[in-house]
Amino acid sequence: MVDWATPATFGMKTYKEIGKLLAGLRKKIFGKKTRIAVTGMEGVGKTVLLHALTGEDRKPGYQKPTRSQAKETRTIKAAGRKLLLVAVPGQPANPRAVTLDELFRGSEAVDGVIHVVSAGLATIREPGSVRVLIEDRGIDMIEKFREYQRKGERDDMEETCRAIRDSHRKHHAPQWLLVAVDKVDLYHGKIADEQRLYTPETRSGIPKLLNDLAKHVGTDFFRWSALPVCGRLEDLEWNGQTLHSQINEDMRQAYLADFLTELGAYCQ
Ligand SMILES: Nc1nc2c(ncn2[C@@H]2O[C@H](COP(=O)(O)OP(=O)(O)OP(=O)(O)O)[C@@H](O)[C@H]2O)c(=O)[nH]1
Ligand SMILES: [Mg+2]
Repeated sequence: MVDWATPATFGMKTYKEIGKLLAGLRKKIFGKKTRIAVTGMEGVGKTVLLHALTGEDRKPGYQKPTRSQAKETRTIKAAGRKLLLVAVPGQPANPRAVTLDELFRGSEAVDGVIHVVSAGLATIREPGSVRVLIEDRGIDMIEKFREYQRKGERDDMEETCRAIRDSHRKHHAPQWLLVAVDKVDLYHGKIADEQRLYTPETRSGIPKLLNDLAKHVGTDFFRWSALPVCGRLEDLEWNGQTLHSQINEDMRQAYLADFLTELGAYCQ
């Protein structure tokens, strides 16, 4: 039976400790979840990354996802906080437009954004699209494929930047963006080159878009950084050429842990 006269924690803890306990409980019960949009173009690895962050990819019988047709929502914990991640489908169709509007032009702003890119290694799933690119547009080598996909990633980043500007006009949020440079298992051998492409001092490509955005909304109200990550170990094949996965499972887990740590720091 609960003793009404003497609270259970009384005498067990100091006044200061009880204060802390209360603050923690209040946060637990009433604390608002941090809402995070997960953006990025088709095939960069958003859904797989969500599955890796929640650990559902380690359940028996797990199958990798097909193209997302609707928004996907997951809750994870980082730095003791609950984070609600909402992934926007990459396919340029109605569900993508609706989800972008909901997250960036709706009544409730997101707190932050994880923008996923994959160093020009976004998967194209439809055999018809693969054929057109190889046969009609001459994108027959992996290097040409990466160049083509990098341009797509840049255009997609521009769209996310526009959405963030719209959101800032209304809410002064989101105040941070973490670029997840996904599929590090496929570019690990040339990681220094990739890192250079995403450093804030780089005056072109994605850093330029993000620095311009920060200037526009005010550098006090917007921070960004980029980190490599890996949702899944898998070779990539293009027109008979194979790019091999170059890291092991321990390394993949370590990349995920670093990513979660950075995410947690943004959410403090
Ligand atoms: N090598 C490697 N492949 C990955 C990684 N993450 C995802 N992939 C591959 O990329 C494909 C696309 O990943 P998804 O997570 O479905 O991509 P998405 O961004 O959700 O794509 P949409 O749902 O179309 O917007 C997967 O089927 C995997 O084959 C990774 O870290 N490394
Ligand atoms: Mg998806």
